[in-house]
Amino acid sequence: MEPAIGSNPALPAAKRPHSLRVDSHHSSFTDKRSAELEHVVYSAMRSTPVWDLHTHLYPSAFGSPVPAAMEAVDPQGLSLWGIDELLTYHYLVAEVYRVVPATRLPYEQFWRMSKTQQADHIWQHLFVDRTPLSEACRGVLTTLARLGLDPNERDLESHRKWFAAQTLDSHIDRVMEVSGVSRITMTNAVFDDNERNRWLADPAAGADDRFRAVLRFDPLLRDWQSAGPQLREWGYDVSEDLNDKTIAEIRRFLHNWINRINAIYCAVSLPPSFHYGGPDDHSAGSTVLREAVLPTLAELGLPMAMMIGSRLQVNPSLKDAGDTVEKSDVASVVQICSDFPENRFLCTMLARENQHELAVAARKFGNLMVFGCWWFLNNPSLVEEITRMRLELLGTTFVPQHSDARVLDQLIYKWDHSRNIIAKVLVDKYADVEATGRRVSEGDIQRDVQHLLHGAFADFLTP
Ligand code: FIX
Ligand code: ZN
Repeated sequence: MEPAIGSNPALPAAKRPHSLRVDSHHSSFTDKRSAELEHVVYSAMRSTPVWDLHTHLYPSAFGSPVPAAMEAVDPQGLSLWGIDELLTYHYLVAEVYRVVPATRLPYEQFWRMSKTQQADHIWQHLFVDRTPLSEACRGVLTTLARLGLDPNERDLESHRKWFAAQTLDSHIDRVMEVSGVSRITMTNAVFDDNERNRWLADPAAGADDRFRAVLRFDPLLRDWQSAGPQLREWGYDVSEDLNDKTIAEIRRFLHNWINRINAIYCAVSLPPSFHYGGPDDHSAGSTVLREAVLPTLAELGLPMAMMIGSRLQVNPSLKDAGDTVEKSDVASVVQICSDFPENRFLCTMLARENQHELAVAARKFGNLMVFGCWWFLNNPSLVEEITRMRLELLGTTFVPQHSDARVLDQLIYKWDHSRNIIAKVLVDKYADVEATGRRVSEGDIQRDVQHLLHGAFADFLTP
């Protein structure tokens, strides 16, 4: 029998969150009722499919470099899955360099190792020689266990054998079933040569009903100086100065690619220094945003996602693991939502310190949808804090989480862990409502859970 998601309803009262314990002002609340609530909330959370609005996953048509034995097949394949990809996730690369410093294993030596050797190194130092306590380590164990493999197994080869016996397309189905993900939203970075060339070579590459595409174009707003020459190379008649002709060409570029990949929204990741100063802000990034991107998206009825707060490559030797977080400017998000009422904005910010201000901004602008506990915030203690605060400020009018999975199998632990925490917070919030005497029905709970995991995003996509 598959283990139930979340905690056991038979938990003794003392172990339940304080608000469920019978105390003076909640006398009406019985252990029986709180156990019922927990059971209904956790079952609803387990059985409700989620639309994952941001991942770095791809259908099999984008190729994949696993299993280890066939490493040379498509080294640049984008669809990552399997145990070696799970172990060489950049979160774990950062963590292994905490225990085996570069003075003992120079970065260039690590990157010259094969993926199998890198995975062996990380497994040995983080999972064998130490207790895998971190969230990223625990995630690998949750994934193995939910796939029916033994998390106590120390011999990596036995796990490798199991994954080598799987085929990608059936494994995508299995992982989506086990994680309860009904739809996977990609991040399609058009300025990435490997990705762009695959779309140009096979426009149907993304035609997999399990996946949805998103046009991602960070350089267009982060670094027009490098993006402009690239657009010119691709046949767009743009110039450094953002004159009308150039703006029209950028719009043509966006139309072409949005149609080519059938994007459901567009997205950018922006640095902590990102600032939008309003109509008189003539910086290149703000001008491209105001004159080209947002008018195009308003015309096409597509939302814009802003992922703000990653300072890239503070330690380039760690490659994808080399980025960090810094506080960002919520006032710019407020300015954009206010200046562009005809546009809809999905927004997630990386710094813990920005979460309250961002949630309050969403109370001011209906065209702003706050989503996810991104990257360094995707840790149980922070997911709980942020989700609790957002429920208290926004009710269910936000998207509590996205997986940001880079490896297919990660969907399993990212959603297992997040569903657990969201359910825990919801039980507390329902108990608080019932403490007023207002009864919460099973239908209420199922409706709310469906909205948080699927409906809020689906509705926001609809113009
Ligand atoms: O910009 C992004 O989409 C980030 O999520 C990634 O760049 C980041 O490396 C990541 O994997 C976070 O979880
Ligand atoms: Zn991401």
